[in-house]
Amino acid sequence: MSTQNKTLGEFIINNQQEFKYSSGELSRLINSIRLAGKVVNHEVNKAGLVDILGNAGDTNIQGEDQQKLDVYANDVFIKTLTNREIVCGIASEEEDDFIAIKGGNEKNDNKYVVLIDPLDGSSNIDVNVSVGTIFSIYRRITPSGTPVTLEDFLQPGNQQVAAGYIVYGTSTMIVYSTGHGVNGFTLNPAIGTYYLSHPNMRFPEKGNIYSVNEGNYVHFPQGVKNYIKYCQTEEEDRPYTSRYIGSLVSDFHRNMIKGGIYIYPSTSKDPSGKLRLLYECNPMAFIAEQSGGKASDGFQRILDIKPTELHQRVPFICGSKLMVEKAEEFMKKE
Ligand code: P6P
Repeated sequence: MSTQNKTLGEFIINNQQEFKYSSGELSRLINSIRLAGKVVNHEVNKAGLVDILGNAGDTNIQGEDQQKLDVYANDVFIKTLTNREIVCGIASEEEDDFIAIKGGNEKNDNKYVVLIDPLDGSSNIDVNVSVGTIFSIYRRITPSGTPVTLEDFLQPGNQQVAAGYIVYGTSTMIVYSTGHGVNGFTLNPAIGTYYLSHPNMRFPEKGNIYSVNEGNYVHFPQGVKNYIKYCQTEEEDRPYTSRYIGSLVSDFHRNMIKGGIYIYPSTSKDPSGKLRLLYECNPMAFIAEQSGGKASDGFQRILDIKPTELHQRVPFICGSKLMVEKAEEFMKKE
């Protein structure tokens, strides 16, 4: 079957053997994410039409106003993942603590933990800008049969067995990796099927797009300021183009297709930056590296950082390999 007609379901089955642990569990896990993505996509696409906009009145652990779609997306992913009986625990940006899940047989013998940002970029919902879901999958490391613990969630990103994102944009796509490259699937909403539209995605080694919120410039470390000025200097292939959507999944996705770099650095206001290590930076770094890109905090590989807290934040520089290396050069000089 030619790749362009291959559905996500067929792709998973054909690549089953790649997932070294799987006895079909990856399929069921990715299928549950696929299903939840379709359900959330349906609501996101009609958000402007029903009273689902505006704040849900609560705030999440980040102290951010929870948008109703955030809450909705969180519920959909948690319910869908729980029903598939493959997952023993879920951590979410929208949940203060992790959720332990017992298998239907009341034992704790499900093998995987999932960490999600159910609707990243939610501040863009009310203004009709693309948002996304980010997910990260690990095998539990505590003994099967015992309740899942925080240790199962605080694994370094280099232990991820799969990760990816769903971007609810002009079209809805799921982009994921199980450690054998990155593939993108586009949803045909008319029939609710994802088709392999971007086989073997590669992050261009070089690009001319830089994505950063320059409104925070005065608060940036000197190395980041110097790199931004480098991007803006008329020399060689520069100045680069500045593109910043304010939605990590969308900025990342565009940069992976066209080449570019995304930077959310530490600032004097937020010394650890804004993005969360476990369910934003690690999965995006996994996808970046699996497609030939790079991701660091300016000094070390994101995937090698040993997490200490569920919602910890890290500075994040991610994208085309040569661009990230140049940014790291400026960071290290300072
Ligand atoms: P700022 C969205 O809240 C998010 O986590 C990312 O998706 C996005 O890139 C970033 O924060 C935007 O943050 O401070 O530039 O508005």
